[in-house]
Amino acid sequence: MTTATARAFPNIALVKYWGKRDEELILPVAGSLSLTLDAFPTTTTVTLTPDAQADSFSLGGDVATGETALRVTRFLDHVRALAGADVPAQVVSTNEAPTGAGLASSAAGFAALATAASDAYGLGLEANALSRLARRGSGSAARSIVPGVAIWHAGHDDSTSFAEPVDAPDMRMVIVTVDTAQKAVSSREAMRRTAATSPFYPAWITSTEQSLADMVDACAAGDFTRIGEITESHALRMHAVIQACEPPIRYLAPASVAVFDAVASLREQGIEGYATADAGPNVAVIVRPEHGEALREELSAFGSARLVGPGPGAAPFTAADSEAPA
Ligand code: 2P0
Repeated sequence: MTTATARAFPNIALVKYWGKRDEELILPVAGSLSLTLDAFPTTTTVTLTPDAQADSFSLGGDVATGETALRVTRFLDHVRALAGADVPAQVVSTNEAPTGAGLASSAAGFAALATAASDAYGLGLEANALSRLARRGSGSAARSIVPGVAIWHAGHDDSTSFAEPVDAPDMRMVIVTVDTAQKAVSSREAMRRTAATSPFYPAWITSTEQSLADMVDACAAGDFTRIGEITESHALRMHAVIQACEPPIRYLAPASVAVFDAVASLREQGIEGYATADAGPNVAVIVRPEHGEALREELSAFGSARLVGPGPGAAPFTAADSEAPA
């Protein structure tokens, strides 16, 4: 096949990935665990272009250049090395995440690109190999290959660092967008600064391993409360290790902290949610399915609040899929 289309969704980590032990292979310092969402997909078509001189990449109708285009070409170089091919490709990608929602993540982007490119170049990868491939584009993309709750094993080399599904109780998530501004420091750069300067970094690594082990136990036990408690304390630990950088980086805004406080007080009123936040000010709150809509309504006082659920993993996508009823 010389053209292939795939679709993938963003994921939000409940146990976070923050820091690499190998920048080239994108091996993380610790494992992580996430929920792949059923909203904000990225759809990507890869077409082999034997007559072209170089790869081309467009995102949302705009031709990409500079570092963005280079990152796609470096990824395709890796795919070509695996396929024993040297043909350039045209990559056309669209992203349904609202601009600045903090969800236009590279996770859905590289999961869709890995799936479409591996089809177009005829790699025929099974799920774990596809997750390993997506990881080479962006670490968190390894998890967006997987539907629902995914664990990304840190591993010790390329072949052992991949994500796979984990059984977990059904849950929903409310995404609260408090600020749509572009983040000041990219995750990739902030991870480097954390590793180089944060005095808490060694404790972050060891405590994340413990949080992940506890989270796996809580998922296996179907214990939503424990899953939530680990999620919230782990998120605050990530922000603590980042804030301890030199010079400091602070992703949480006063409005983010207000959402964490509101979630804690709603818990006391019987709406059981637990907050987390990534490398930006927006907050994601996991919640029991039966409390999802009530929580969404309460949190809409702080910004746009959207209720989402567990979504499918990355998959090939055809025109017929887009015509199917929603
Ligand atoms: C996560 N984040 O686990 C964490 C929490 C952001 C905060 O994974 O350098 O874009 O491409 O491997 O995957 C964002 O990091 O970084 C991220 P690279 P990526 O979701």
